[in-house]
Amino acid sequence: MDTSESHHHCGFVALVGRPNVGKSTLLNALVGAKVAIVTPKPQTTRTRLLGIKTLPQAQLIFVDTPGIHRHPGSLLNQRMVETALRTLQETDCAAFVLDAEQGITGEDEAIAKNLVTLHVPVIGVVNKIDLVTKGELLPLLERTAALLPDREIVPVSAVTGENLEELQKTLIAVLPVGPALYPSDELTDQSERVLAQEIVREQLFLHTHQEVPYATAAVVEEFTEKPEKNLLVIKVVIYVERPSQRAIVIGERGTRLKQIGQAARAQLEAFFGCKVFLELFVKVAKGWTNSPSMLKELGL
Ligand SMILES: Nc1nc2c(ncn2[C@@H]2O[C@H](COP(=O)(O)OP(=O)(O)OP(=O)(O)O)[C@@H](O)[C@H]2O)c(=O)[nH]1
Ligand SMILES: [Mg+2]
Repeated sequence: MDTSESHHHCGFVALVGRPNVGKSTLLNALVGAKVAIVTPKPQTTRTRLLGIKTLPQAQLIFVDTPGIHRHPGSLLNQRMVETALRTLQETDCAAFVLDAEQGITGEDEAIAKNLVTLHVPVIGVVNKIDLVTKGELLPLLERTAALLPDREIVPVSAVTGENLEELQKTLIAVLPVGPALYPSDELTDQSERVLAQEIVREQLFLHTHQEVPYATAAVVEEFTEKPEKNLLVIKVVIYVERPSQRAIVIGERGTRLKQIGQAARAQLEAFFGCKVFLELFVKVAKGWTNSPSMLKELGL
């Protein structure tokens, strides 16, 4: 294998698509580590984040983005859609992720129209093929090809790993020639604090329903390493918009918050490879999802 400078490829691959199509799952599968949180609920990812895959012949820098949709509602949701669209302006390649089970929606058609005007390569990635039959998949691939004329279409399953090798090859081929931009052991651009707050937010999404997960944010207030005890002390403030939501997150006699804390702690311990002392506080920040200053403070 020729891994000399002139044959090494490196670049950014933006993963874009509707909410819930599996962009973050795909990023984790391609990177080979969990760097982005994943839940069955739409609009899980709120910011742009990187997942880096370093190979002898290439470095692929995947950019996870919030789902693109037409009915943003809150200022937070508008910002999320803007973030995803802005990412497309500064990428080397766009991987347009579709959901094989749900099929092509009007929203997908609108995104595709936007993508074909870009001056970077666009690859259609039909994800979740483990959920459909071959007979269902073929017409879907044809329709995707019609949406993205002359672009490559790769059917995959981020969950079973089917065809991810093929997708990786296709992506490397369209990335520019150049040296790696990140050290080979770096998997993400997120700080340990941000990873910790995302792990807490993932559990908030999994343990609450309806509007509540969308009214929550998590912020790490303390992150102290105690190497002598092989211990990490992490304090996280969970923000909600209203007192009623605070009561829901805490649950009857604190049961829900306890479950969220236990699940998050297990994830944090696995991730950081040490014992974790996790403290959670729930505070009301009235209407934060529509407050420019609060969103700024939360880095959103
Ligand atoms: N069966 C199956 N499920 C998948 C696959 N990829 C993702 N999922 C599931 O789809 C749901 C959404 O996955 P995410 O990765 O959070 O989707 P996303 O596109 O990042 O969603 P947002 O961040 O909300 O835009 C989760 O329940 C995943 O487990 C797949 O290939 N097969
Ligand atoms: Mg996501």
